[in-house]
Amino acid sequence: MSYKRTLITSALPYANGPVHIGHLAGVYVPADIYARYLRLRGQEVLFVGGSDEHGVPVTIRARKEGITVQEVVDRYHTLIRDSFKEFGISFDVYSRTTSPTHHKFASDFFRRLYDTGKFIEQTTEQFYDPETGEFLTDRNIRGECPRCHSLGAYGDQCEKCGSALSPDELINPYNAINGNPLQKKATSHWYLPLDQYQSWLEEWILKDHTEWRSNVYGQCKSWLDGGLKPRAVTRDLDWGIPVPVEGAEGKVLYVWFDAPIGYISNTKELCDAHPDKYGQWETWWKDQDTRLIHFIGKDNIVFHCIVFPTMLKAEGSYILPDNVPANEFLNLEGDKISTSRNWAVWLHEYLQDFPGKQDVLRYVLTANAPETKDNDFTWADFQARNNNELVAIYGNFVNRALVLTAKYFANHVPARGTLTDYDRETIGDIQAVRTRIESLLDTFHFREAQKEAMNMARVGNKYLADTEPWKTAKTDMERTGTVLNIALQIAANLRIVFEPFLPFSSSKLGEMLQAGPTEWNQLGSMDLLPEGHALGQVSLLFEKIEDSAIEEQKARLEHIKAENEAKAKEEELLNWQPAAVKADTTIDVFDKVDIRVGTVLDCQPVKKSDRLLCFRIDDGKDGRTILSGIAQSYPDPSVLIGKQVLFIANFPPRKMMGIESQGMILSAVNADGRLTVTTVTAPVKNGAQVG
Ligand code: B3M
Ligand code: ZN
Repeated sequence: MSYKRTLITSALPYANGPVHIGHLAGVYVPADIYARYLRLRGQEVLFVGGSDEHGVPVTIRARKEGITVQEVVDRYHTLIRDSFKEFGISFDVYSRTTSPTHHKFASDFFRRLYDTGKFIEQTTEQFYDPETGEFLTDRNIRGECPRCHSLGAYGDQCEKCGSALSPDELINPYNAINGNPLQKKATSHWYLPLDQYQSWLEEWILKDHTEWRSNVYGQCKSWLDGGLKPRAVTRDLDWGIPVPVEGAEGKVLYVWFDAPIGYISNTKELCDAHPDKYGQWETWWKDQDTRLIHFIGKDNIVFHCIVFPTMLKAEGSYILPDNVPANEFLNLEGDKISTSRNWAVWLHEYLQDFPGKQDVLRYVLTANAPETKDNDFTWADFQARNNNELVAIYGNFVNRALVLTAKYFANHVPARGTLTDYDRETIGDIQAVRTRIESLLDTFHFREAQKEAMNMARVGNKYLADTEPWKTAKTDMERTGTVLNIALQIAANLRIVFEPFLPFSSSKLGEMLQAGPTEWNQLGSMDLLPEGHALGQVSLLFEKIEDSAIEEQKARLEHIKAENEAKAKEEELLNWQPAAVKADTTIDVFDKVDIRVGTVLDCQPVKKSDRLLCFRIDDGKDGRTILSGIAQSYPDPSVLIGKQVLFIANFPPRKMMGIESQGMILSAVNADGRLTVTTVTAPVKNGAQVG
């Protein structure tokens, strides 16, 4: 061991929504297992976390929820921080990138690189909304997909065909928020010239870090093989850390520039507040004897293995990550987890449905950890692992050892007499676990490591089944005592070996055993509980999960799936309508559109849709039904009844939510995104043509 201390970071989640099982499985549980393991070994460890509160995702959420960005980050930072706490993620510090310490630290960091000429400045043409005076980020630009020609593709991706796009490729790009057409305008930004660090990175990663996980190493190699280009580290945005350069008003640090610096500023915040306990922040970040490990998901690899190390290298005084054990993704019941589609198991909701069962989820997520490939979480597997492993093996073994001791030895640890060969073999099996599990944990193989821990419980379970102390109790109390002594020592070992994985259960077991503090070094010892030691009250370590609880979860997901399908259909129509008109407003197209006047006879919200209103229109003929996605702009749709409105009469009919829509109501978009239905200034005969 050539290092003195370990600094563990885990990705800072965007404070734009609650955290779900994918976050926990991919990043926070493995990071926590590692931190707990090293602490238990008596090593010096600092485990840093925090919320990422800048960037476009939080601003999009604010717009969606109709609240300020500050309110969004306050709400989710608190929710996320509390969820982590409840799941026992043992951060030494959990702060946020909107903290004054971070703002100053990141700003100074930028300035240092700026002052020492580490950036290049470049002017490029970017999409600009002349009406709002804003440059648009890729995600806020929409238009027609150049590949599949679906309407409403985003500037970075078409969600229909999955193509990665750049805004320049979109046909007829428009501002996603207000529908305005966009112009190109010159803007200048600072870039980190990654290309200048290419050969250094090749040496540092490809030669010196061949031990990195193959998924991480492979991604780095493909980035490097593709040739690195300068990357902009500033953005035209009004949410973030202002660029500390004169004349850079209206520009902020790119979120991926400031967020990883959050690891450092959060360390500083903690160390400055408790120097006696944690020392100086510089020791954690600048001393060559510190080992830095980043826990992240696979989508963050390039930033942690290439961009952030380059920033640290450019600054010059920092250590570099020693390892970046990135995980692949966890799916849910076969589908990609998605915050926007609500396809997730949210941690705060899980705890409402399964109170006190944090360790069950931790166990299942580690047993299924997406360490080498994407993996799937299913409720059936969750139940099976709980019932067949936690309850039937670990819990059952501990319970039998304790109940039998209570019954035959008045709840005191019996003496250990002469050992049989089988006893010695069993003890040898228990002792062998330690080196295996250590080599697995030291190389970030958490899934296999947890399997080894469960195997220890299997050994214990088999030992009791084979020795049958309830039978020997009738004839040979000394033998019974020996067996139960060994079983109790195994239980005390299980408490240690599971502590990094299942901390809540270990502390519960510690109480049942009335055992003092543990150290990893005691693992394998058969003298953890002295003869005559009084044990505590027995209770169940784990409980069976019934089918009904699982059925409920499955039903919830079915419901979400149905909702999503309905929404997707709705989306399709909503994107199709305005864009179809917007697509090409030459006179030719205009002539083809048949716009008419009609009176609203009735207007009702559509069941199960939060966007659609159903209009019944007097069109001067037989009347028609038209669906329109403006419900959010009209909380009380009855105000529209009796109004004369303009509608497109010759759109092909479309069925949505079981209702056929026979046209399209024309609405105008306000700057804030609210829609208002268009009308005529004096009464007109229904069915009159507009043109
Ligand atoms: N917030 C992206 C994410 O949540 C980003 C990670 C920052 S780590 C410095 O996936
Ligand atoms: Zn497409």
